Amino acid sequence: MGKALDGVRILDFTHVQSGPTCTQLLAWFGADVIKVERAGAGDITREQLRDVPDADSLYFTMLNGNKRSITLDTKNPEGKRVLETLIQHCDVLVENFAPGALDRMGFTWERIQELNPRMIVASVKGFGPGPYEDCKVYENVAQCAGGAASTTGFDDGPPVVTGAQIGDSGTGLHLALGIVTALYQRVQTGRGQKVLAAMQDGVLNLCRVKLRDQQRLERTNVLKEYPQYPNGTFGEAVPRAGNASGGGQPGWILKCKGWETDPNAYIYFITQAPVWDRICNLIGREEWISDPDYATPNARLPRLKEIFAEIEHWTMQRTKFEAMELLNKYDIPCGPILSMKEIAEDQSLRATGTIVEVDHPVRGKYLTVGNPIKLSDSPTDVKRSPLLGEHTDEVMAELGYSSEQISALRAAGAI
Ligand code: CAO
Repeated sequence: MGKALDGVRILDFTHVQSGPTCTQLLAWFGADVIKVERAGAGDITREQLRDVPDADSLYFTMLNGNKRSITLDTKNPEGKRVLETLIQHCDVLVENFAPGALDRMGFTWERIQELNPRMIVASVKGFGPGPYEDCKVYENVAQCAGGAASTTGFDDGPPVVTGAQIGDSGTGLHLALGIVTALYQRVQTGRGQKVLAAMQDGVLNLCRVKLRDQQRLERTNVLKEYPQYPNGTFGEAVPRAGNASGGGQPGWILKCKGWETDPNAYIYFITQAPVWDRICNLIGREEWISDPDYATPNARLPRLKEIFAEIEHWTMQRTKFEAMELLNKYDIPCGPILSMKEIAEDQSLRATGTIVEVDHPVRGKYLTVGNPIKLSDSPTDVKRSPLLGEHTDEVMAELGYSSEQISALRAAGAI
């Protein structure tokens, strides 16, 4: 069966996490992704956080599957000519260099358009145009500047960054959508265009509910579903809301059986209004169904702490999985706090290809994530990441270089 992006060629100038997330996604959908790296070194993550001596790290291997790798020194004059050929050969150039690096290499938007007017140039940058546009940015900088850190954590603690890589992988996802959209528009216009996904913008897009709450706070001076209500105080900015749900249905993380020794023996419990009577029946507080202090969502808002404490008496008698099973029987929304160990061992995630084991010639078998987006006509076959320069000769031959020319370029340090 063909793949959705068969025939799309990506010149992948990405490194570290944000850009590689994007190009790996395009590769999973069938694009031919040619990763360009410096000879001898390659993407810095190949050697970062290594767990197997001399083998590409999991950091690298989990972000670069299904790609081909070529080495190219784009500052070498001969290398620059190879890059020009690659630009003419490909549909999309994806990069996440520090601001200005592509221009400094001599490949401005104007120059790229001269070489290939159909080329889409897609970039991740830390910030969009403005005071910080020249800054280098990593994940947590974006989480801090995009509103995630100031709104994550508990009220009495400092700002907290989340484990989910919303700045890097999140922005990579945004960029991939921008690229596919630009490819779609190119069908009509015949022209390429620039695609920019700024990490601050991507994080803010994912934090939009907090911008919603900022405006609600300014209008009403209170956020009744936040744990600060009714006894705490609100300032000018949206406070950290602990484990409050962020939506219209109150939720909290509650202890389950074994919490004293297992740091993940917890469940997320949502007191969804349509199933309030079932919650009351289940925890043995049938009187709350008709008591005017508890019967309606608004009446419950000032009592959420007490309500969750009561529900916790019930969850603490059960493991998170027992609680999950019982609650689901009554359609009460909840979720077990799963450790990475539990997720890694979850057979249903293996069955759907969300977690995949692949074999690597140097490091052996490793687990990686599969494509989280499933297309019925374009199934993903997850393949291992390439070794540094594994496909240089193959790609150069496709570009029309003879083996003598390839040897000469190698001798000149261009590839
Ligand atoms: N041949 C020759 N030179 C190459 C090359 C190649 N194949 N590939 C890269 N280079 C050069 C670049 O041209 C650049 O040179 P100049 O500084 O002379 O212009 C140099 O390598 C370093 O690139 P860089 O500045 O992007 O890399 P860095 O390690 O200093 O910074 C990072 C890394 C991530 C902070 C920066 O790239 C950045 O801010 N990127 C945009 C935001 C982003 O994606 N951040 C998320 C990263 S994931 O956490």
